[in-house]
Amino acid sequence: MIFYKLNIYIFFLFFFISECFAESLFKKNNPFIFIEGGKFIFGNNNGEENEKPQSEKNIENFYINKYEISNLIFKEYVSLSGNRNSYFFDHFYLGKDTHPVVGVSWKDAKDFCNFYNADLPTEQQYERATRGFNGNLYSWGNQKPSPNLVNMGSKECCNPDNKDGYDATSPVGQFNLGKTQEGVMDLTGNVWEWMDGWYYSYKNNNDQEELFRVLRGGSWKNNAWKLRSTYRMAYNGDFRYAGNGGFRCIKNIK
Ligand SMILES: [Ca+2]
Ligand SMILES: [Ca+2]
Repeated sequence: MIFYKLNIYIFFLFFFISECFAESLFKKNNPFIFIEGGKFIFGNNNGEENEKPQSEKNIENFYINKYEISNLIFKEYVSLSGNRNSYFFDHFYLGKDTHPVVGVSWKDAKDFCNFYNADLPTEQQYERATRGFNGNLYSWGNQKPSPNLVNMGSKECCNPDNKDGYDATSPVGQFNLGKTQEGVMDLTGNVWEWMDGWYYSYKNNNDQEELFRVLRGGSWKNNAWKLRSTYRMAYNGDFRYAGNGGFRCIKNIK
């Protein structure tokens, strides 16, 4: 009987420790930042066809991760959840602990956020967090992208460029001058970020095909045009072999 009880205690002790650990790295290393809701500008009449029409939206308050999800945090999640690792988890460069996780499908990203009672950002949440209320083009404002603001690529699409110090991913949170007004890092550049939901046209929300997911924000391979906060990359949600696509999570306030 004593032995039986001891087993129960050990089980709960382990459960408790692993739960604490589950909270600790994701919570400790990647705080959620409060984003105030309200009316904001969504879409861009001067962009690609799929960014139009520009409109005014009203959004609820929410929280968003300060940083892109790092390899270290994703590896912890894999060990806790038993879900698969990123495609590049053991890559000599892309797999570095402090760098953003890359090589994850849309569902890998969605499952991660759900595991922590969070979710992927909607396109509206991404734009509100990145553009502020007034429709800025980039996370830092409207100033043209430059090497001190963002990890980006060459002027011509789509090659790496190390004028900003990085030929590929940079550790998350390196570009302090490029942060948003609320202090969110790398919402423009470094790695593309998976959005919640399907890729729909803004023009007609009825009867649209559910074929693609959406990536936002541009990456270390992209130029100023694709770094614009309204640029929408329609992408195969199952594809997990890109070295320049990752994600972060949001929490809705109920
Ligand atoms: Ca770069
Ligand atoms: Ca990013």
